[in-house]
Amino acid sequence: MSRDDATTNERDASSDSDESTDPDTPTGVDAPSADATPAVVAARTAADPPDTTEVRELAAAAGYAVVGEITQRRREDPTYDLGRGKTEELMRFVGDADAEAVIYDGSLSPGQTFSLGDLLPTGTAVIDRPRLVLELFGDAADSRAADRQLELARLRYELPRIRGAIARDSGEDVRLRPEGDGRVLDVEKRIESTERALDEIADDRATRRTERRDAGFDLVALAGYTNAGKSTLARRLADDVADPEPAGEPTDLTTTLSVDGSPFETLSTTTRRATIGGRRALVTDTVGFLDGLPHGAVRSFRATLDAVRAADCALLVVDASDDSAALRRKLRASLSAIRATDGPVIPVLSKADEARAGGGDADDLAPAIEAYEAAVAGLDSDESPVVESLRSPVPVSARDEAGLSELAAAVADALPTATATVEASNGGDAQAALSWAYDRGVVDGVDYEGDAVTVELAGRPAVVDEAERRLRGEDSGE
Ligand SMILES: Nc1nc2c(ncn2[C@@H]2O[C@H](COP(=O)(O)OP(=O)(O)OP(=O)(O)O)[C@@H](O)[C@H]2O)c(=O)[nH]1
Ligand SMILES: [Mg+2]
Repeated sequence: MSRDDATTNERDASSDSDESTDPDTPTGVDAPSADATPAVVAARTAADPPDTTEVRELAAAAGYAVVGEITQRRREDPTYDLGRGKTEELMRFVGDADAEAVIYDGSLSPGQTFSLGDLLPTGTAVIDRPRLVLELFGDAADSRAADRQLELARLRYELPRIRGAIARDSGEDVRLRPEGDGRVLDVEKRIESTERALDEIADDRATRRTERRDAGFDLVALAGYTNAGKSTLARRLADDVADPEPAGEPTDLTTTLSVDGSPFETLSTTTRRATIGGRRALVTDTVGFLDGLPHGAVRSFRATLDAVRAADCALLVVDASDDSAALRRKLRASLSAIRATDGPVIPVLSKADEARAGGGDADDLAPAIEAYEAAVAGLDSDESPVVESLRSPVPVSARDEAGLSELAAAVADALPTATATVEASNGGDAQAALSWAYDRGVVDGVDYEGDAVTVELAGRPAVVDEAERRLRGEDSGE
């Protein structure tokens, strides 16, 4: 390539009109509400042609009306991220369109944000992707943990920007000042105390996981990119009964959420009781992943990461209606957040009904599976040990319920299982032990003969062991 700018590709609102007669309505997003803030999307992207669908959807969901976009394919410019010429074009475009914000599809350094702000018409907000996501979450946190997680993500985002603002105003790096700076120290203190609070919540949750396992539940977690179909699938898998939490527990067990396809529909982990392949499970729905976020922001969503890592089986939900490139990008983002898991991972190709509808043959899922396999083939197991588990996805449709029994069978197969046959003399003690085992869902069969009872046990290894000890009348060790 002779020149960085040679492949510059841009599109403005007026060239967006192929799907709409209204030049102010960008393609791919719903018509903005009247009080939406007019914004221009700017992106430096390697993709050719550039794809701004996702950032436009995020912007629309956060209350912006995208009036156009400026994109460029080149290496990062240290001052503006985009090149100088392109940034001046952006400046003119924002002025002409009367836009109030620039939505930057990437992470800007504090310095780049300031430089861009200086060049743009006075008062134009510069919103990079991490800030857009924080805005999108807004104040909607629906649990104590989600609230703290959001606060932590916000503080981690703000800290380098506060340092940058001080350095800009005073011309010195506050990190070199021995006494520090009050504003920085304050944010650092709040980060520490929020981290401590989240550590405590994480400890509580770990204890609760242990208690739930001791009570005979298998812990299954759904993970995946935002909008992949996790919550819809979680509701399909769930038993139609109230959650098993005692009253007064932290409220991470919100019930049904609205489903309208906007990103970050789920803001907290949510756990429901389910019976999967005859096993008593607790299915945890989690917050979706998104690419282009700094690690600090991703790490803030600890409840999601912990639930997925510590699950007895994690379902990685991927949207079968995506093409191979989108699938790979979303898989990468998901894997880089999850990294490794303690238990097995089952890839689930969701929205199979849509993938089917897209093909010629109504029942043919082969193109969707091929696209998925091509996406996985492009991943390296160095990226995450989980890559190895991603072959052979289970296609499901939560909408028409296709594939749900195959998924249940795959989960039941993947769960840690022990079996035992115990013969005990029938009596009060054996009946008490049997009732204990029934409560924990590990009784596979019971046979009475004379004054003996033979019990077939199958289920979580620790629970089967304990049931065996109790049936034999041995000390339970509890
Ligand atoms: N056609 C079809 N659409 C589905 C299916 N499952 C989910 N969807 C749609 O996909 C969109 C996202 O579904 P959710 O279940 O909210 O996705 P999610 O992964 O929980 O999303 P976040 O919570 O935002 O991360 C919604 O518009 C659903 O109606 C399915 O099996 N078939
Ligand atoms: Mg969800």
